[in-house]
Amino acid sequence: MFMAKSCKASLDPAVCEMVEKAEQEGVRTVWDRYQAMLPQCGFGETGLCCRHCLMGPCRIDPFGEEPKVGICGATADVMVARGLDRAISAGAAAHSGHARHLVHTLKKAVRGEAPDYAVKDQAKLRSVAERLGIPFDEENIAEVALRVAEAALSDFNEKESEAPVAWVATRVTEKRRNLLSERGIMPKGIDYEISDVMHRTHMGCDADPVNLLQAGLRCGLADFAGCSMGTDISDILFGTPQPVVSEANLGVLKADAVNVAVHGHNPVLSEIIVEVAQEMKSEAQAAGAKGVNVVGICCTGNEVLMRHGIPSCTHSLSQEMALITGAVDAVVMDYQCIYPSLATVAECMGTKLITTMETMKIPGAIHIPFKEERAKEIAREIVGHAIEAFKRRKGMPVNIPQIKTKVVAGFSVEAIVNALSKLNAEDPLKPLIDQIVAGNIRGVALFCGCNNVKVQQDRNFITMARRLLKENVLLIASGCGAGALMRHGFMDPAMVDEVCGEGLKAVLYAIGQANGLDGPLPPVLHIGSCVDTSRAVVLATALANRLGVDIDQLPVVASAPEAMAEKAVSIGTWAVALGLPTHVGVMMPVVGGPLVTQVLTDKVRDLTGGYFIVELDPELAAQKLLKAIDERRVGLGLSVAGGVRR
Ligand code: NFS
Ligand code: SF4
Repeated sequence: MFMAKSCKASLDPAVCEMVEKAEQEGVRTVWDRYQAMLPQCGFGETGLCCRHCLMGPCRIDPFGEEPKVGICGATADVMVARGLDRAISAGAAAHSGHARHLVHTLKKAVRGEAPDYAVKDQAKLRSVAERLGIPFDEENIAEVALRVAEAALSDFNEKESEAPVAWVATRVTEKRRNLLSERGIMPKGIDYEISDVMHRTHMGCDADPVNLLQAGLRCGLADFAGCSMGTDISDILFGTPQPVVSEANLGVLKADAVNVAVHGHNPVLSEIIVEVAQEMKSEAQAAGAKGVNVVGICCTGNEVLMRHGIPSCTHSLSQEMALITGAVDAVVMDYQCIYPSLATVAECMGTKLITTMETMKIPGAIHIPFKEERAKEIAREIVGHAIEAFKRRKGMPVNIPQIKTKVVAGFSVEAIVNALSKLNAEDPLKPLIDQIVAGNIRGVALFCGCNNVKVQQDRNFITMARRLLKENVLLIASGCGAGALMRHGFMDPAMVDEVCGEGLKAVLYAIGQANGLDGPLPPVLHIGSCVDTSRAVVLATALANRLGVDIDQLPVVASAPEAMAEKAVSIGTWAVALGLPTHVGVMMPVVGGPLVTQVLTDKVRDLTGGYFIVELDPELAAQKLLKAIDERRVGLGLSVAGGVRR
């Protein structure tokens, strides 16, 4: 074992090494900027400020004098509900923008306008088409793909109430579909709901906090449509993930190779970079490198890890640390969750920063506009820049922490069902259900979301995962949550004996054995990027359908223990709308509104069966999730082994 460094910033020793180096070299990082920001504004933190009109800004002091309203008379609850709705709509815009980008790429591919793309997974195309009621014709794949793309694009517009957003309506149980319609939270269209939120949160519109929250739930479900569409179209274009072995953490960088980090979210770009990097090996060698080493940061890293086993370098909060190693020759970015501060760090470290999308430019970065029509040609230009940067770096000392973990990833629902089918070919979900009934699997918890500078990086993830695994909860993870867990070894099958309870351990070994592996599945199953959080719903829906119940009856819970992005807020919202007890481990800017807080953590349960659990202490959070799981077990008439053990 290495001598692990520890620090206040992160639980990850590799990150701690780089934090120390940044301090020595005087490079300012996210943690320095956070310190400089303290104390943060209490009004903002509790959601009690409004800038929605030019009479403002208004703020409400919950402990101050009457009247506790803004200049227009908006109450605290109105302010926080409006703020929350706008965060949800921003998240939905980001996820659905990502999905739409993929849909356009699919269209261009099958029309022959983007020759570097194709339908890679016909089986997935078939299943998506059939779900949408589009007849599948093997002889005419392009036509089927075009019809799927048209159906996807039409989901963005306002639709008839009889045929609402397909990527919600066809993705959930029939009971849930009816419930969403009856409760007025079935989205009419993705863009429609985003725009509706912007309308109703304008000055002098919706001043009913409950009505505002209902619109927020609807917009959250529009976000779900964006996520599930993103997953489907990515699988069609690039293949549905299957189990794959790789590595994670800063130790995946190689001093003697051209290191290209792909950062952002959309596989439209990173897929091509991965392909071109292999083809350009000889160019890299001519420059004196061993080859081109593509590594991932954040969710586009998850996309190429899931499909190609590309190693994951680091995630979210520690993105700057990848550059601090001095070994990254180029960071190739698409969009979302990319700190503009990278420009400053890159300048210090000699890294080439390359933005590629019209939606995201950073002063100080090179901008190479990416066009699907000329994808490989542009990707070659980009990798060429990285090779140039390597030439300048060659021979100079770098500081790559020698820390990395083994990762087994690639657990799409298709892959999970396939693994289970080795236990029961006719009824693959039965073994899983049997184990849940028997209590060997107490429940299922989904870990998702980001890192947040307000929490020691990865601490909440790791504390909660350890507790839940010991309690035999099956864990699945997406996004930077998956990143956190993988960097601490939770996706290495060798960790099973140490971290899993006896029941879960036996199940993971049994599935491994049935699949001809020489060991168990890993303790945590990686289901993909943040948009792939939708895969959890596909799994839950399949389980619910198999049992003849709805999603809100299953012993399934969700958690974003270190949430940061507005996208995480919208994912949390749809998790609640779909019936899941959903934990958030950081303060949400709604606590200034007592009614809103009460609705989100309690009353919404009557509407959807789901609810938010806001708990900053990871130990207590794990206990609350176990309690929620046990409640649902009781509801299904299943045994509860000794309640919540301590
Ligand atoms: Ni999700 Fe993935 Fe990461 Fe958070 Fe950002 S990269 S899309 S939003 S920070 S998990
Ligand atoms: Fe103030 Fe009302 Fe304007 Fe908001 S909308 S800034 S609360 S006056």
